[in-house]
Amino acid sequence: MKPNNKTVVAWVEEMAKLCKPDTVVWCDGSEEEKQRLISEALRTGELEELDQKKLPGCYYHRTALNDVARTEQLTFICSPTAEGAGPTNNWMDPKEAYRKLGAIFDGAMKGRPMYVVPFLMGPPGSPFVKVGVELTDSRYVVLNMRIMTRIGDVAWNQLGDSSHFTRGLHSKADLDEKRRFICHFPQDNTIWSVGSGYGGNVLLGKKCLALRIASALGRKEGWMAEHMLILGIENPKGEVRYVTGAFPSACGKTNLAMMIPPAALKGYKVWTVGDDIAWLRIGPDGRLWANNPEAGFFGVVPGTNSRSNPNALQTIQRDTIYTNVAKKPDNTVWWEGSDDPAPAQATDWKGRPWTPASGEKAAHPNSRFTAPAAQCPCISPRWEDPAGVPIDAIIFGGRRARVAPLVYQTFHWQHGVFVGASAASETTAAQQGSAVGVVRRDPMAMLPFCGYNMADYLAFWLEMGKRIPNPPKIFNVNWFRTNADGQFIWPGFGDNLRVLLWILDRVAGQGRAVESPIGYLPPAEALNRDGLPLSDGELNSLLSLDKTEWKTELQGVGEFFQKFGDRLPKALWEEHAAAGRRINDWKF
Ligand code: OXD
Ligand code: MN
Repeated sequence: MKPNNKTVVAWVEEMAKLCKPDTVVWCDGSEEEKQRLISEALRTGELEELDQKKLPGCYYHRTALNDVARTEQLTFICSPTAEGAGPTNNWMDPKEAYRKLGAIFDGAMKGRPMYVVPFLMGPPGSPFVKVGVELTDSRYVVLNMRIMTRIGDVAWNQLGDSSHFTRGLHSKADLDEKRRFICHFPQDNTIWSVGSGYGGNVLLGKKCLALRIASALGRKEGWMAEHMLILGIENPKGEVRYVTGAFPSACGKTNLAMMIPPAALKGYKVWTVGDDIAWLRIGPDGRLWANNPEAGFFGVVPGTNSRSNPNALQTIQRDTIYTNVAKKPDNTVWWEGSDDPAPAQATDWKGRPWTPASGEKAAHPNSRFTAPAAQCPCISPRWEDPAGVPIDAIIFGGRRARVAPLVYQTFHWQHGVFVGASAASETTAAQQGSAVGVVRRDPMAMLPFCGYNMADYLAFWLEMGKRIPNPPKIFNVNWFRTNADGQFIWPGFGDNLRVLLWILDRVAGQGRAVESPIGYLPPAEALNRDGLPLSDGELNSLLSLDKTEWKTELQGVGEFFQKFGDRLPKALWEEHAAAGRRINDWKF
């Protein structure tokens, strides 16, 4: 329904004048609207119907072949000055960006309707909540947005006659990579995305609003927008404690957020609050509280199976949109790393006949599911709590074959910020345009998602540490250390709970630890090893440090920090120097 809000109406008219759609459709988020959009999308080929008995409410979508992942090289922060965006973001002058993209948007929606999608990030009425409006010519986007966010009148009601909403404009245009741009204008609370149909580029509530725009807004307003999962760990006494974790893309955040405890750890339960994004605020009790602004999961499908993530598997059995997986002849879906063996025949993500002998992957490595969070069997009863959940620990991590031990606790907040700022991971298929397997520094897993100069972002982290009377403790984990044969040493998945339990013990002032130059490490006996198929030697190697590797690591961190020049907070250089001294003095 068209709202009474004059700012919204005027802006929609202006954008419609530019994009020249055939009609303007005001979305209300109703079930009838969903059914109508699905029928239309089936007619246009935007969606294909999957077997409605086996996968009720599930549909299939294939993107263009050149449009299968976030395009970081085409993503820009258009702050008034280049320094505002900083050395780790692409920057475009805002005037130039509006002109350049405006020319592409001009008439881009001819022959298509323009949908007006009002959406909420966060539960209605919560102090965390923000309103966005996305204008798009893609039914796939509307159908995904209604899973990933709360759309419709609930958003207009929250907005009232305020002009504080994020203005999102999206058009597929002609899907030409040369005319594809994802531009953010933090000073105007605006996002323009053109030439793509891939989720991470076009579901504007997600990375664009909830991270890039929100990180800039949060800095002004005194809260944090982070690329973090949020989970609750319930102990056998029924007490639940919450942690957040920042891991670069494709480090298994969704799996960790939905993990099932190993059989030997009886009476424990893990509750999912969010799998990708956390908004964090200081609560009235002086602790840090977290909320998941999203309402659904946009997860990587390949590798999802009953060992890696049984809860996700159950979540995606109904009302799910599958993008770029393989289709089986019985009109169900398949992917590499699924429980089922490869089908003798399938249609691959490119729409071509496929057999196991094809020599290519049937599902794109970055193929995705979009599914409502409420369908997840382990969704936390508090996931929509307007107050959020109180956070005891923040965990940083990355995919490192060597160097980083299984887990360590940082000495204090400032040291924790240094460790988060030094985080690194090996790149994966989630980033289009970068080679797979290269180590890249990724502070707080925010490298591609920070809406302003990352040096200022790190300064803001340090400042928040001073402002939070009772801050969470900060830890670092690495599930991905490998042995001489290149195999993972740590079993991962549900066994990661053993590490989380040590973390919670430490937060509670229990949990034994030994001091090392990089932080507090658990002695092997401090981890719960009941039923753990791991030898003493393996565990020791997971917890060991190598002096030469750590010297090289610190050198790499120093080189990365230098990118920021004088703008990098001095406190981080101090932490860097102190870590260097401790490593030099350490006899290991
Ligand atoms: C994601 C990502 O899609 O981080 O969540 O790339
Ligand atoms: Mn992510």
